[in-house]
Amino acid sequence: MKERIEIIEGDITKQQVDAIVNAANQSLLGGGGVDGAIHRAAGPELLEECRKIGGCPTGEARVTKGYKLPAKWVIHTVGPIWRGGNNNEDQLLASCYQNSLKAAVEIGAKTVAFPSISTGAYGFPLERATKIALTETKKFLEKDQSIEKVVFVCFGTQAFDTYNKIFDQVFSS
Ligand code: AR6
Repeated sequence: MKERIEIIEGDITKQQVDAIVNAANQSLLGGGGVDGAIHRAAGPELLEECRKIGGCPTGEARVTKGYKLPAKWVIHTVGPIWRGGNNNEDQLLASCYQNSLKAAVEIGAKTVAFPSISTGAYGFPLERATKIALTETKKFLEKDQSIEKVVFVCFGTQAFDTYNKIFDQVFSS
């Protein structure tokens, strides 16, 4: 099971996987950070398809094509904005991972790459978010046999080191 999770440092827009996950906002109309990078790499048709969807509530996920990306699909999920930790942030972030993985199964994606949802502009503490990302993915993969690989794409060494540290904790317990 452990072997189905990979942690790398890099740019999610370059990943040769079936689906990449986007850390979007409720409008689904693009933004900065990883969202901006994905829209730039996919080209304007992505925004066109997103417009037709008409938004996405926090914690849920919506699927589009990948257009010019190496990935066939983009799974757009909306992470919670960090407001101190007592406003359902943990549960909403867990839902992002659950619903994104569920969407991946529905479209038949065997390989999926995630960024660190909510830990940039949305301010979610990195260690706490990483623990949720890895715990939810582990739980999901224990019940699902169709996804072969989940890649966590870390943007920078700090995120990479944190993911590796939390991975050891989550998989030793
Ligand atoms: N590949 C992988 N990870 C990346 C990349 C990349 N190319 N670029 C940034 N990251 P953020 P959020 C990392 O701010 O916190 C947008 O404007 C980044 O270092 O992209 O969920 C949306 O439209 C960080 O660890 O997303 C929303 O309005 C992680 O991706 C809002 O930001 C997430 O940072 C969402 O905020």
